[in-house]
Amino acid sequence: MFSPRGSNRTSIFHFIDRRPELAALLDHPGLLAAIGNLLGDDFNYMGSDGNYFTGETTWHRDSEMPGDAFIKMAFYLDPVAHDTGSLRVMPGSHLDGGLREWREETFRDSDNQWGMPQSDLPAVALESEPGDVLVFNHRLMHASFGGSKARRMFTFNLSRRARTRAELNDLVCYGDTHGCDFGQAEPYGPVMIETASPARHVHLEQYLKYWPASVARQQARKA
Ligand SMILES: O=C(O)CCC(=O)C(=O)O
Repeated sequence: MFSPRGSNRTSIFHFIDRRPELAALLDHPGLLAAIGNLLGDDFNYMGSDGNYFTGETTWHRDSEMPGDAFIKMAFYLDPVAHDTGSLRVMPGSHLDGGLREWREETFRDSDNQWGMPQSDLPAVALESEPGDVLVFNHRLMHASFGGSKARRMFTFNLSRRARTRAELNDLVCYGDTHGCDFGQAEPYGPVMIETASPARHVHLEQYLKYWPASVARQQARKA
């Protein structure tokens, strides 16, 4: 478990990988259809986290991976609305222009930049009820404000299967900065792999194959 710096959030990594029933979400026909429509049927599962929030989450991106190759799927386990901790997003902030102009550091300086706190910046609230599923591009600016002291949510990250050298490099970088950097020794928890059918294995094999390259990249970076 860990609490990321600057946020009131406790996270458990490999969250859906810990129980066969949760790992089976990767076999769910509805989820497979939704993800497949966005990333292709041979998408990669890139890990999961379970979160317990006790405050706000300021504006940020999950990664700056190119184009539409990386997405997050989020499941809020409590009803959440605009002022009670729903995800807020800034439409268009994931596009190349938005990425250049809307920097996280500018948002952190919101009072000086725009004369208002981060919580007052115009945004779209993705209000949700338990059972809803939110999907968004990793590059999309997102935040939440006004949540209760016990907000539960889990997510998983997904990517388009890498086919070019540049895409493989992105996959390896992601494993380094979002896997190894978060203290993960392996890309998946054992239950995820042990209970995987051949069909699920399609979504695990590429990240597994390139994980040693992510570890090597991190060692070289930190040497
Ligand atoms: O619900 C929240 O507070 C924000 C969640 C979030 O930023 C994330 O999962 O990336």
